[in-house]
Amino acid sequence: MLNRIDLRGGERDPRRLLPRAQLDVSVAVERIRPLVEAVREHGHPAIREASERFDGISPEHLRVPVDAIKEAEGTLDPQVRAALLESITRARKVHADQRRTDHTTQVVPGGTVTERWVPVDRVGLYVPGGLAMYPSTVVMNVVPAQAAGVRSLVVVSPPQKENGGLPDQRVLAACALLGVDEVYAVGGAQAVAMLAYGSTVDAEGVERCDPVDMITGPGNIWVTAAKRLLRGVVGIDAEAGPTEIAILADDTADPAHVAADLISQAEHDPLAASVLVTPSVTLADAVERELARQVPATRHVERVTTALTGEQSGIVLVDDLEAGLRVVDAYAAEHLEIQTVDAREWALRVRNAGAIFVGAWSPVSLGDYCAGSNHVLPTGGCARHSSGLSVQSFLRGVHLVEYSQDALRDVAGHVVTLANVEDLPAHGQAVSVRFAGEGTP
Ligand code: HSO
Ligand code: ZN
Repeated sequence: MLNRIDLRGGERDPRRLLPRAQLDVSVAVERIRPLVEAVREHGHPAIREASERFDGISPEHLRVPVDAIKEAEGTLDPQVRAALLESITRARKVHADQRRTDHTTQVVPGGTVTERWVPVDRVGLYVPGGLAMYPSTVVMNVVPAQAAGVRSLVVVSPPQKENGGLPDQRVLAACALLGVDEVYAVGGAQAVAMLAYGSTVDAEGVERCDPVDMITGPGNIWVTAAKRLLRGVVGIDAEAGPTEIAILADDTADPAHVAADLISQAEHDPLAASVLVTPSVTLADAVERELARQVPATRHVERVTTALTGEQSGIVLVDDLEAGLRVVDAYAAEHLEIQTVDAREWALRVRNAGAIFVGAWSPVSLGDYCAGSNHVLPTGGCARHSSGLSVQSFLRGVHLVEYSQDALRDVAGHVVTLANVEDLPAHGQAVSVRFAGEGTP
């Protein structure tokens, strides 16, 4: 079922062997530009018009009444509620430990630099409402923002006809469980524009949405395009591409588990990538047999089959685990499972991966929901330079520079020299003027 790439006895660049799906967002950017402009100029009326056009519904109130959010929590199946609460508790534990403390460095006597960590003030979270409707993603975005100390958090999600124009009930319930009470039934590019520019123009002047400083959360191509267009007006998280799982495994791995894990992420998207890297032909064959057995029985068989048979998925055969390590490092998967002997040792040597799942009992699905780790991770090879969502994503480091007169005097000559080298003498003058009576430093 999976295409097989044999790298034994010589190395080729695995980045080219496993092509990644490229989404052409630039065309979409041009398509949504007029809508974004309209929302900027006209606010609510433009948002309503777009909702009617794209979602086929324009809810009476764009802002979801706080009572409706509370009610959604009440309608939640007790089992789902318990699972969401567990997910929240575990995520909060991990993210609380990510908080940074301010640090003062004494550079010289009388000269210090303090790094203060200041949370972003107001954050907007986009929660999709179509095929991909994930209350777990609400958890994974809100928990780090709250742990960072973000003062104001607003959720936007498309209105659902089946829910009387409100966003999905489970999304609302997740908001209630997390203590988020500012929610708008707005989706698509118009939601991103509303968050970026704010929207103050509704008939009664009561449904005002203040602009945010940063927008996070996944979305379809129109949402991604709007985020790309508005980057700079607001802060934007990384663009999320189709999900990826790579598994580095040897003979000790259970082929049924490996196959199940490959299927689990293929379930997200026909463009999802599932990649097994192994030195064991025996394991590769056994995983293939397991896939043949498990795929027909899975719920989203068509989507999974398309993803697994796509050119982005495959089994990569390598000479040994050392070579396997080089392959997974070059690939830089969003999720990497290590199912080998001494899994932890191998995991600690990995350089490039969004998150690493170590050993037989830490599947990616655990991390998607209930490990405590974050499931918003870099895709498309971005794990080479970026990390997943964390408390850090919502913090800004601000330097406080404090020098005494003596400390400034001591270094003044160097500042003047560097200013002159850059032909910016006024920079030097701003220092030397302070010591004018003392002769040229
Ligand atoms: N695996 C997805 C996250 C997710 N899975 C949400 C289930 N629900 C990207 O990390
Ligand atoms: Zn998932």
